[in-house]
Amino acid sequence: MYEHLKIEEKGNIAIMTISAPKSLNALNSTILGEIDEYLDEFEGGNYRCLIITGDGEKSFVAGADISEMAPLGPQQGETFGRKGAEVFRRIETLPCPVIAAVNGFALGGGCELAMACDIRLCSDNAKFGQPEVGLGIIPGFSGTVRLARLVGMGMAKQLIYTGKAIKANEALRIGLVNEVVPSSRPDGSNEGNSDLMNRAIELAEQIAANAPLAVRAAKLCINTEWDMEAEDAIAFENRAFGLCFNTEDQKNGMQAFLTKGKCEFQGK
Ligand code: CO8
Repeated sequence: MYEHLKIEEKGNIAIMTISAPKSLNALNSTILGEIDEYLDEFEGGNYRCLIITGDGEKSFVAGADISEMAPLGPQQGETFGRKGAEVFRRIETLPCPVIAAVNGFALGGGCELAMACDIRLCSDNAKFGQPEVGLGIIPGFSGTVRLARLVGMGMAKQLIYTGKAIKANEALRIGLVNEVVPSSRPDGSNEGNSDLMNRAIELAEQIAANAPLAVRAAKLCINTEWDMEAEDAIAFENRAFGLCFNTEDQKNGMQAFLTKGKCEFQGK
C-alpha cells in the first residue's frame, strides 16, 4: 500500500496516479521513494504499458516540494536532485513504454517527470513550465538535459530563463506534448479527467496489442541510439532487428499477416 500513489490495472496496462492533493501533487522524498518502490513492482509484473497521471482535475505535479527544499544546503540539495533524477531515469529506461497523462499543472519537477515519459498527452487545461530560476534554483530533475532534446536549444533556454508557464496548445506547437485532449464536457471543465484518461488508455491498448518484445526493442533502440554516432546507431539497430527473428512473436505475427489472420502476441 502506498500513501501517495493510487495504482490501477486494466489488463496488461498499469495506471499510477500521484496523489498529494494538499500540495497539488508536489513531489517530496516520500513520494519519490514510493514511485521508486512501485517501479520495482511494475517491472516484476507482466505489463505492456504504464500510464502516469496526477490526482484531481487541477494538477499533474506542481513541481518538487518547495517546503522540503527550502531549508536544504548544497549537499542535501544535490542528494535530493539526484534522487529525483535517478527515479526519472528509471522511468525513461523502463523496458516498456510510459505515457504521461498530464491533467493540469506540470511545473518544475512535474514537467521533468512528464519529459521522462515516452509519450505526453495533456488535457486542454494543462500548463507546462520550468519556474525554478524564480526560486533561486535550476531544474534539478534533469530538465536542463531533456527539455532541449525535446523542443530544441533555443526554446528550452527561453522557457528555463524566463520561468514562464505555457498553455497546452503552445506545448503542442513546440513539440513538448504529442497531443492535447479537449474536454468533451459542455462547460469545458476537466472534471474527472475522463477524456484524457480514456485517450491515454486507448493509446496504451494500441501499444499493448503489438508484439511486446518488439516494442521493448524499439524503445531500447530509440533511447540508446540517441547518444550514438550514426554508424554505431545503425549497427545497434541492425543487431536488435536480427534478434527479433529469434522470437515466436515474429513467426506468429508474420504468419498471421500471410494467412490474413490476427495475432495475439505472447511476448515470447
Ligand atoms: N511545493 C510545495 N507546495 C506546493 C507546490 C510545490 N511545488 N505547489 C503548490 N503547492 C501548495 C501551495 O503552497 C498551496 O498550499 P497551501 O494551501 O497550504 O497554501 C497548495 O499547494 C495550493 O496551491 P496554490 O494555493 O498556490 O494554488 P493556485 O491555484 O493559486 O496556484 C500554482 C497553483 C500556480 C501551481 C502554484 O501553486 C505554484 O506556483 N506552485 C509552485 C510551482 C513551482 O514553482 N514548481 C516548481 C518547484 S521547483 C522544482 O520543481 C524543482 C525540481 C528539481 C528539484 C531539484 C532539487 C534540488
